[in-house]
Amino acid sequence: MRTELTGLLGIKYPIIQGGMAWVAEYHLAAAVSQAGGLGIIGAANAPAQWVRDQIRKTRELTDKPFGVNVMLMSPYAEEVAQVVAEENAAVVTTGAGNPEKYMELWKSRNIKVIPVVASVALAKRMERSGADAVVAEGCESGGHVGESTTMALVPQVADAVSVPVIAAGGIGDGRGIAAALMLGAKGVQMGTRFVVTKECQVHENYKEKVIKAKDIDTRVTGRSTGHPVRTLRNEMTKKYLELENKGASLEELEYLTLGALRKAVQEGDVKNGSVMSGQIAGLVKEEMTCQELIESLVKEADSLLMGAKNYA
Ligand code: TUI
Repeated sequence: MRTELTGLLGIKYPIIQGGMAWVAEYHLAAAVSQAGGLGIIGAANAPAQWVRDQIRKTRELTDKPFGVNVMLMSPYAEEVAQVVAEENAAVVTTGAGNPEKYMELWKSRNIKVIPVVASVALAKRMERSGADAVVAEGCESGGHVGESTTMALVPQVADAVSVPVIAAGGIGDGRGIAAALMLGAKGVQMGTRFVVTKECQVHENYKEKVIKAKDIDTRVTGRSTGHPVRTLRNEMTKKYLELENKGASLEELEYLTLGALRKAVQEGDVKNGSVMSGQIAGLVKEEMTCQELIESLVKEADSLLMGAKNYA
C-alpha cells in the first residue's frame, strides 16, 4: 500500500497511530513503527524530560521512523517542542491548537510536521506555514473533538490543500482505511483500535471497556466549556453531563476531570476516570499484536480496493 504518505515518511504502510494522551508511550509507538506503520509518542501534559526519555527508549526498540505528538494546550508545550527538535524526531504531529510558532524550529531540523486539524481553515493555514501533511480528524474520534465528521471533513480538506491528507476519526478496520482513501486521504491515523493491542500498556479494565463498548456508548463532555472531549460513558460522564446541563461552573466541572485520564489508564478506574475513546470502539472485539493488526488492516483494505468495481 504505497501512497504519497509512505514515500514522505519512509514507512511501509500509510497507517499512523494516534498520539493518545497517557496511552501512547514508547512500547506502543515502537511496536507500530516496527510493524510498518508510524508509531507516535503522545507528549500530552508530560514534562519535557519524560518525552526525551520516551524518544530514547523508542530508539532502543526500533530503528524505523516514529513521531511525537505535541499537545499544544500542555503547560510544557514550549519545552517539549524544543526537546523534539533536539532529539531529531522524524515526525511531529500536533493537537488541540495551532503549532505555527514552532514550525520554523522543527523545519530547520528537517522534522516532518503534521498538524492535526479539525477544519479546512486551519488545514490551509498549516499548509501555508510549511506543514508536510495534515491529519483531518473528524469528531468520531476520542479525546478532544471538533465539529465536523470525518466523512464531511476529509474530502473538503483534500480539496483545499495540496499536501497529503491523513484521515482520522471513526476508522477501525480495513473498510475504514479503504473508505478514507476514496475520500481523498493518502493515509489514516487510528487511535482507539491501537488501545486494544498487546503492546499497549493501558490497564486491562480500559481495554475491556473498549471491547465491551457498543456503537452508542461514547459521550462528549465539555461542550459548554470550549473543551469538548469524547469518552466512553460511565459514572463520570453521567455526573459531568448532569452538572453541565445545570450550568455548573468551570471549576466544578474541571474537578470531575482532574487527573481522570490517568485514573482510567493507570489505575483502571473506568467508572470515575476518563476513558477516552472514539465512536469506533463498538467495532473493536479482540486484542492482537500491532503487527497482526496492521497486517490484517492492510490485507482487508487492499482486497476491498482491488474489488472496488464489484460494488453490487
Ligand atoms: O488533540 C486532539 N485530541 C486530544 S488532545 C487530548 S489531551 C486533553 N485532555 C483533556 C482535555 C483536553 C485535552 C485528548 N485528545 N486531537 C486533535 C485535534 N485538534 N482535534 C481538534 C483539534 C483542534 C481544535 C482547535 C485543533 C486546533 C484548534 O484550534 C486552533 C486555532 O488556534 O484555531
